[in-house]
Amino acid sequence: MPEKATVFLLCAAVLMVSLRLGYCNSDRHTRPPSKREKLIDSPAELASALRNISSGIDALKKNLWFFSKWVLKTLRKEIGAVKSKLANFETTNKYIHLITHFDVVNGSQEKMYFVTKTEEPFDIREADFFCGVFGGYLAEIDDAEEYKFIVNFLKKVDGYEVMTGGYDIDKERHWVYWHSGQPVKYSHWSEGNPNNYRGIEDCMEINLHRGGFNDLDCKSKRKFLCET
Ligand SMILES: [Ca+2]
Ligand SMILES: [Ca+2]
Repeated sequence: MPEKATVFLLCAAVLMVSLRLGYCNSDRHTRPPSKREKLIDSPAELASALRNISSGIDALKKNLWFFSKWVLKTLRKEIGAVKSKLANFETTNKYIHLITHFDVVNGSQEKMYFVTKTEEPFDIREADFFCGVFGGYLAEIDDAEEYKFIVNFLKKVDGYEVMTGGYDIDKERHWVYWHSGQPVKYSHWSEGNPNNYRGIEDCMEINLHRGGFNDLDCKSKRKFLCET
């Protein structure tokens, strides 16, 4: 016991001397390090922080990749929808000016006929679409009575050369109506027609100058007749 007390006292004395002489700088270990010192003096911590940042960046990259893919997919979908709407709008808009420029007459059996006022390069598909906007279709002349009624109407509205829905595009001399697909049963061909002149006359007009139906190039500039 006395020996232990002696050793303790000796150690205490050595510690005190050491502190006085500055061998043990306890202040250095107890004072909180500045941030600068901490970064400089903690390479392990710094490495750990860098690893965290690195994995954070990787995660961000991954999320951005998914996000950008999602954004692109959504944008493409939206652009597709807008393009589709624009195409429909352009098709409709092409004939918008005609809406206020056609003549209308009420026919028998609650039918209505209307003819465009300006001559445009004909397109049978678009023309039928235009008629459809007003609940109709390219004219299909079923009998002599209907033809007579239409001729009287056309004479009143300066419709002397007017396209109908008749065509023989699919099979020469096999005349059918575009909208219904039904064959042209009633015909009132003008003299010498249909003659398929130059081999390109596949659409049917009512030509009052010629006195009846005439086949002509489907791209000809003509007014066209709709019925409902
Ligand atoms: Ca023809
Ligand atoms: Ca002809």
